Amino acid sequence: MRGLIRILSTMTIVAASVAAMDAAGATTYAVLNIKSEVVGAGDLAGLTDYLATALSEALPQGHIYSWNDVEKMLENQAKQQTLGCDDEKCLSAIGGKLGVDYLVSGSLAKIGDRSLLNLQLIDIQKARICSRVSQSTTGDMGLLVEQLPDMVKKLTSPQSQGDTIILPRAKNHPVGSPTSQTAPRKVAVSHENMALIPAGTFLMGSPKDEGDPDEHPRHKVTIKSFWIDKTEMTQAAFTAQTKSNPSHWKGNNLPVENVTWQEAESFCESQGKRLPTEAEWEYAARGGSAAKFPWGDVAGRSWEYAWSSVNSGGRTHPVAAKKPNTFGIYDMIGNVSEWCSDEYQKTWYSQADSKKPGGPDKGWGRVCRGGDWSSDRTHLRSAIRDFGIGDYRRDFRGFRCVDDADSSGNDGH
Ligand SMILES: [Ca+2]
Repeated sequence: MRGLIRILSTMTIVAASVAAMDAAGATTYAVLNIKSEVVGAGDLAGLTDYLATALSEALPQGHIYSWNDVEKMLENQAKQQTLGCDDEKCLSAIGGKLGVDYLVSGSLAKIGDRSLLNLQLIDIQKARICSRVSQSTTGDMGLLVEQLPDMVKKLTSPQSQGDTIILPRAKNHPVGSPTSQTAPRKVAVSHENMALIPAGTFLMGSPKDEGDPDEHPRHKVTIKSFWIDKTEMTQAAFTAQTKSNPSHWKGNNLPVENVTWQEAESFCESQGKRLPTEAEWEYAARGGSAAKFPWGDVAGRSWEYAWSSVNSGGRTHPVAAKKPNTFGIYDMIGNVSEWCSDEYQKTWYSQADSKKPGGPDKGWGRVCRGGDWSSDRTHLRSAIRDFGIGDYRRDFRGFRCVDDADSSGNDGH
């Protein structure tokens, strides 16, 4: 995961258990103490405990760290930090220290004779609040406690603010053998608006002193020649084929977003193509460059090539409005992040086979690459890795398709 995850030196035992759960693929949640200036510490501690219990019941496949666990995991300084912490960035930093996927935090206020409990779910990887629920009740704490299970269900439900948290993961396909290889191919596969990427060997990941833990070790990967869409899949193209448009921001030439991994893969299959492997994606994005960014090592040049938090205005933009990379493909970095075929596993690079690029059989979710309109500049690096649960719809995630060059008999070599 991203750089925020730094296991504290005092967390040896916890780190070991988190790593064990990574292997098992469980999503991890940490509960922070509910804050309030109007309720006593004892009542708040009780309410926080009930919150952890309600989460455990709502998320039987997740792993929940109660506030008691969290207190043991954090150093004193970090614990103090949580007291003054209420924005996404600060809370995400706490989550990063804990090494969890999500944080649940809450606050309790009194308005007249009513109590108002607010809960929020923070996606640590995205440094973002992905769901909020509020509930007001009259009377005592007991009534609030009774409300907690329903509140937690709403907080973690797929319908919650358009975000999906607890849907089962997408069915696994054998990774490295994309499904289109076994799916019936169309007679004619069009390579219009696709760029032919030459075969080659490159260094995947980041050098030792750079990047996040999951980008190491940097390793050689050999890629066969393939075709890749020059642009992110547009809404015009997606809608023409599927007669539907799930995108949050509508526009023919905007990238389609809010698509699940399955929808993206099915779309590519319908054209006789497939989603890129993670290795193919990085190889194509780098455009032959070993530098941090496709355009070199200067983050500031992102302005010329990418829509990110510094210039997007908080939304998607028409595809191909920025400069292409040296392979002639647009928006590999920024605008919408892009689904890849591989499963994501944090430690995969230490096992990856250079001659058989492809992800593990089972991971945390599907790899997504390239950052998006909300990404800061450090998240625009070619090597940075991200993932999403296959069923999630996000307004910052889209895709593009690839096709094997040798399958068409026209690989340009
Ligand atoms: Ca992109």
